[in-house]
Amino acid sequence: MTTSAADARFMARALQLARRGLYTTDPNPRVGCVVVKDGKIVGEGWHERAGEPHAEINALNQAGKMNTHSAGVYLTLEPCCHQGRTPPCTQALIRAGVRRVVAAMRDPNPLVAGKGLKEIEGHGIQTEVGLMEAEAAALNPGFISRMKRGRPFVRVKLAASLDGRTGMANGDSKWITSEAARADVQKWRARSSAILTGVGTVLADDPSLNVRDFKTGRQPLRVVLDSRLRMPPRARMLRNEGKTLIVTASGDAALAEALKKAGAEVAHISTPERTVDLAALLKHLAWLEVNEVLVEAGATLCGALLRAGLVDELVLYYAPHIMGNAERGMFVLPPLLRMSDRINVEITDTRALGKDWRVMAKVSEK
Ligand code: AOF
Ligand code: ZN
Repeated sequence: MTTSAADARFMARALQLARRGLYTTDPNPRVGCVVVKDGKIVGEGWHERAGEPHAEINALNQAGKMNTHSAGVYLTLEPCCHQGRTPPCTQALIRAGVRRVVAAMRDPNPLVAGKGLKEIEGHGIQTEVGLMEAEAAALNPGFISRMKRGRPFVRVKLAASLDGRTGMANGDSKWITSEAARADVQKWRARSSAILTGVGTVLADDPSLNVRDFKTGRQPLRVVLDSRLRMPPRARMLRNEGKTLIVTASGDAALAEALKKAGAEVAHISTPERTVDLAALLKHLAWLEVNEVLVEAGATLCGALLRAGLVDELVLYYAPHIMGNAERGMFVLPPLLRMSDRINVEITDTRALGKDWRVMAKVSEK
């Protein structure tokens, strides 16, 4: 790759622009674009909402026809070459007469996957790919996971005492005193396509699981794991804004009907043992175009997902209390037989949030 310090500066700006779409582009990826002529930025754009123009269209429009001829274009994702909700960006770049396109990464969407860059190369546009790839990929873990693995990116949020106890039948954050930690959870919710919980949490707390302090114009899908359809049709989440999907292993048509009447959708995704099939559930969510899932559930569901190798990231809040060994832990897991059975994580960030601490960790692939 033949990129320069100036290229890095323009790509850093494109990444900054892409971040503006963090809460709005779902189910599309967050993408930013910068158009440069004679060493100066003449157009900037980012993708704001699915169905609306892509980043490069906004940037080319801002630059104007006079400026795009022979311009350099910096993109956090390879330009699309297919007709989706909007026309292919490759055609717009070709029409605009740009000279060079630098993309941070290939589009993992199999409809594009290298074909976008190839197409513009065929029209004499010089291309480079891979500049600041890690930063660009970090913007879209869910989209990339859905396209490459056929499942969403799964992030588990749990709140506990400093000694790792949740103290209740679920990991709800209600008892966390710090306002800062609560506001932080709202952000994770707002960027997620779906929030996953268990019926035990619904029965214990009747949570809303919606986004309250953010104006994003969208609510994540709520997904409730409920193998026996114990979900009350009067649950709070069925009465507020946003959709709820109940995933069950039960064949009880009357219970399902009552929940549908209350506004829920019901999906039957069962193992032969009549529990919800977690891997199949994630596949189903990917099919629904779910990119990032935030799990806000109790130790049983969090443990089951972790054990099944279906968790990608942990967001753990620790409050300044000691609750003692008699209280509930964070993950229900079978006893360790060997030390090598431990689940390895890599801590990626630690910080104080008000009086609490937040630890972020990536779960190592098995
Ligand atoms: C780009 N620039 O800003 C974005 C891209 O239905 P559509 O037309 O919005 O197409 C969505 C697909 O386009 C999406 O799955 C991904 O492959 C690509 N997203 N591409 O050139 C953008 N958001
Ligand atoms: Zn496009």
